[in-house]
Amino acid sequence: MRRVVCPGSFDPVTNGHLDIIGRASTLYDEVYVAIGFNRTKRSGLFDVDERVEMIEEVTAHYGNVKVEAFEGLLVDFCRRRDIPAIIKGLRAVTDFDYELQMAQMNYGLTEVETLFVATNPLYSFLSSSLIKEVATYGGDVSGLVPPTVLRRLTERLADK
Ligand code: COD
Repeated sequence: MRRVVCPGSFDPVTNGHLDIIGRASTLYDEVYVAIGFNRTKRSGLFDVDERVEMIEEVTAHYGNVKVEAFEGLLVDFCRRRDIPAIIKGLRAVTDFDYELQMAQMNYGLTEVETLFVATNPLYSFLSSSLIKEVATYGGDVSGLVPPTVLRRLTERLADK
């Protein structure tokens, strides 16, 4: 069984994340979407259970994607699940410096490999933080996040 993990904060999941998850699901038998969180630092627009729910809803059709939250090091999550590789999307050279550092650190820790997938140019400008900022000020982000995420985002921002 070939397994890979697609890690992130996913606050919230965007069409850019989904593009990488979908492509990973065609390359691997099992894809774990791992949501990193820290219970002592309550940060983010959505709590971790909401993020799990949203990603489960929008990846259910793949059939080989599992969604889990994790605390601590990603390499420990990989070890517990016997996952030998991490898959990441690269949007631009600006992503590369930090992603390279993480890939080298993770390999140094446990020899877990990191694979980089070039982002679909349709989504290369997309990040969760930009989505939240634009939506906060009433900008149209439909087409950049799945409809269920758009609905929750609109509701959450209306509550604030
Ligand atoms: N197109 C394609 N891919 C995208 C896009 C897009 N528009 N946006 C994001 N992505 C991909 C990138 O590969 C990105 O790495 C990933 O999705 C997740 O993105 P975010 O923004 O949701 O998540 P990050 O970058 O905040 O996640 C950071 C991690 C949680 C992966 C990282 O902090 C981590 O591994 N934490 C665990 C603690 C740990 O092990 N630390 C040591 C690291 S060496």
